[in-house]
Amino acid sequence: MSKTAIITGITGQDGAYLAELLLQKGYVVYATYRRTSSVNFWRMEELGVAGHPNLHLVEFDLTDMSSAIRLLQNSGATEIYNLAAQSFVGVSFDQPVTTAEITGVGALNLLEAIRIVNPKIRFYQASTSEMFGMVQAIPQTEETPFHPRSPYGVAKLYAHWITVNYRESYDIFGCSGILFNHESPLRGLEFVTRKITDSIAKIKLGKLDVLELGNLDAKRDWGYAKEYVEGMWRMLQADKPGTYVLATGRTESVRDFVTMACKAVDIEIQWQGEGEDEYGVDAATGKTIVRVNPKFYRPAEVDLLIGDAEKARRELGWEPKTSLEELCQMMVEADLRRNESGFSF
Ligand code: NDP
Ligand code: GDR
Repeated sequence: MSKTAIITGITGQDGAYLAELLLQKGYVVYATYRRTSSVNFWRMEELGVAGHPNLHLVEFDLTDMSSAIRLLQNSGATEIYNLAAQSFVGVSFDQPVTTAEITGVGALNLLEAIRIVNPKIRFYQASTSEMFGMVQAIPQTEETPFHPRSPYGVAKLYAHWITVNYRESYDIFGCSGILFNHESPLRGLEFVTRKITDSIAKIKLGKLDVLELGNLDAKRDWGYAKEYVEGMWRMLQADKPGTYVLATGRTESVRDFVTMACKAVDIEIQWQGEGEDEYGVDAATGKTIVRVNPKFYRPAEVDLLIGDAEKARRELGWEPKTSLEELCQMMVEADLRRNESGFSF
């Protein structure tokens, strides 16, 4: 008999890839989206899963525990993947309370619903490398102490610990995946990699003059989202619940990623100046194509993330395969296509 799973956050990047994976595996998927004035299913449409007969779309808000209880009762799901969140770190400084309610307490609503409806349901919590925050040790592992640097990171830390707590208190199969940044052509435009690939595509096509960015020195461990959702699934198939880091083990700066994206469209970028006055010039034309705008700086920054996914490799057989160059190329090509067709999300 086919398994049934709930995915919260289907309109997001990971939700779309996970739905694709679970449907391919024969699951019946109950996928949740928020009521909005205009629907936002472009990612599912791009992956071709939107009208799948085993995909049931359910209106749901993570802050409403009563709807979480009904969702569990009505679906009969045995696995829940909690991907819904206010997931943008920058916005969490402006909307800290909403972020805490959705990203933090939202996970508790689902765990309580599990406790009430069926404690045998397996639960995946989308935890994050942002919980490590200020650098304590590198590379970061499941044992590295946490020191979050944003309201988002703090909210995610609550959701992480409440998952561990429900595992220890009520024997709930709760897994926490500490995922490092993962990107794809389906990444939201506000996140730095996609902002870069979309803007460089536009610059290449003559549709944009200059890309403005914040901190170019921030270093991230960027992987390919499609591979990371496979890791989520593997966590819920394991014999026992646990906490796992998923990462590539390689870190690069935002500046490096810009250089890589430029290379993908045959632009050689030369960096000049420092700090707020730094800018990037197209070596062929002498035009400034990238500059720093301090409005994109954050009140507190996470300077360096690099993860060690050895536990996931050993216990789950999970390994990242796509290099950052391949990922960047894939994203730039998708954005070139979208911008050429005049349809960029
Ligand atoms: P996205 O921002 O692309 O997607 C977030 C999803 O959450 C969207 O579907 C959004 O819906 C939904 N959502 C937001 N608020 C609510 C709410 N109140 N009730 C129900 N749904 C809500 O995130 P990603 O797909 O990139 O990430 C998935 C999860 O993994 C997130 O929890 C994120 O914090 C976490 N994570 C992501 C990493 C990454 O690098 N991508 C790394 C580590 C963790 P809507 O479209 O309506 O806004
Ligand atoms: P992050 O991703 O904060 O790591 O959170 P983001 O892409 O937003 O920022 C990465 C780094 O780039 C710097 N940066 C900029 N960021 C954005 N968005 N826009 C800019 O113009 C810009 N210029 C420089 C940032 O300061 C930062 O250092 C993502 C989200 O997906 C979280 O939900 C997830 O938990 C973590 O990754 C792991």
